[in-house]
Amino acid sequence: SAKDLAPVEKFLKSNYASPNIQYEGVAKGKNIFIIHLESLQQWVIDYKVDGQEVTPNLNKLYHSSDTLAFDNFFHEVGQGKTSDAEMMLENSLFGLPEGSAMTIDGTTNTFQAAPALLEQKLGYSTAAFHGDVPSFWNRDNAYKSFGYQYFFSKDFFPTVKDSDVGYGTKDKLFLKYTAEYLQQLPQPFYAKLITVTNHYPYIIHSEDTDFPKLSTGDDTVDPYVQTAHYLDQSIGELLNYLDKTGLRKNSVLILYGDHYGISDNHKAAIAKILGKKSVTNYDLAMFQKVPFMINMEGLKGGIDHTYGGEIDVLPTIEDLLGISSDKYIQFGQDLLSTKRNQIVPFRDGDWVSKTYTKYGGDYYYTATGKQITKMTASQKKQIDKIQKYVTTDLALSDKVINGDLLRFYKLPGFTKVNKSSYTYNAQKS
Ligand code: GP9
Ligand code: MN
Repeated sequence: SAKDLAPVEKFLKSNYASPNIQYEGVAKGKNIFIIHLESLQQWVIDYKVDGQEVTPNLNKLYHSSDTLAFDNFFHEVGQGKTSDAEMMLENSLFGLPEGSAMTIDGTTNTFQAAPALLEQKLGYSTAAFHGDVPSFWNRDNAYKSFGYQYFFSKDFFPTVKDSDVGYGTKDKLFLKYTAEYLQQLPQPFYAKLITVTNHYPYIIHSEDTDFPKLSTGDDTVDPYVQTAHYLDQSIGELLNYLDKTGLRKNSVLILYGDHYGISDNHKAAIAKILGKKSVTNYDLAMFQKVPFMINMEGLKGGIDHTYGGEIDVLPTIEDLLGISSDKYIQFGQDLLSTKRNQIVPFRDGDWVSKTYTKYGGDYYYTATGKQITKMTASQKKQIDKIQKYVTTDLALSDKVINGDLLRFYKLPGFTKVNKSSYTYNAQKS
């Protein structure tokens, strides 16, 4: 009931991190690209195989003075994988402890999601693009609940010989088709581009790669860099297109890796990638880092070391757009705020913070990776406090989704999304 919102509002109010005046509103009026880099992990940035960069285009972006890049940014997904990442990015709500929130509650729940907020507050047009069938992860229904005006799925892209691999349209073709549709979208727009080729088991057509494999000896890990390289090339082509058409000038690009590509089951391969004999739970925790970058002409860039994750993205975007989010039911903290607690909850209740890390039940000093075997009383107190924040943050987010609590929440100046006003059917020619 509406009463259940009280503890949520109280918790969020006491953990609200106010915007950074240096960045507040700097992206106002710009087109926003949310560029979803499938399964891309942070370790690939600047990584070389046989002397060749895996992701030369992303590396260039990462080191550009117009890019704010985050090197302590973590994925926080559970079983809902991509859909959990989407749930966090669009709503600053966590996925559920089991299953996919977009599948379970995406059709029926009320949301106050990024597309609807940006349309209503700032007049943005909104579109999602993805090369898989529209029903995967229940996107065709969840996107209506989020308020997406358009959803261009596989049905909108020509299927010809070899146009698909794995889960859908190959990234290079997908981004080419997407760019053509984007041209017709009224500006400013909020567009989400979900790539797919760099997905387990990392299949790539031979004509699409001449990049060397890794040599860990683990067959499901070794081709990862080939599809990651292909993904990087597709982003390079998109950037060229945006530069050529002038779209780049009026746009802010937000790029993120949705989750790990190499799971904790591949410890020996991970050790080889990291150049170590074996891996600790600390190494595995740090292996959950994914790229997060904000690129915009004239942005005061650099590499930011704040500890954060996917739950923090939407409050960050709101800050950049000058939308005050202090009344929003959102569980992250603006990555640009100087008031952040720098606690990153993982979906299973483990966490990383600036001082300590908990992973697989083990505790470590985050800065050094040294394990904490005997806790002092004062350490225990600090760790308990972090754990309490993590547990509460996750539990209250779950309450909001499981109880569909946003249907009771009156957000000033916001009209409930009318799902039935959207249809996403392609007129196949
Ligand atoms: C499928 C794609 C993959 O459409 O988004 O989802 P994932 O398996 O990564 O959760
Ligand atoms: Mn994914």
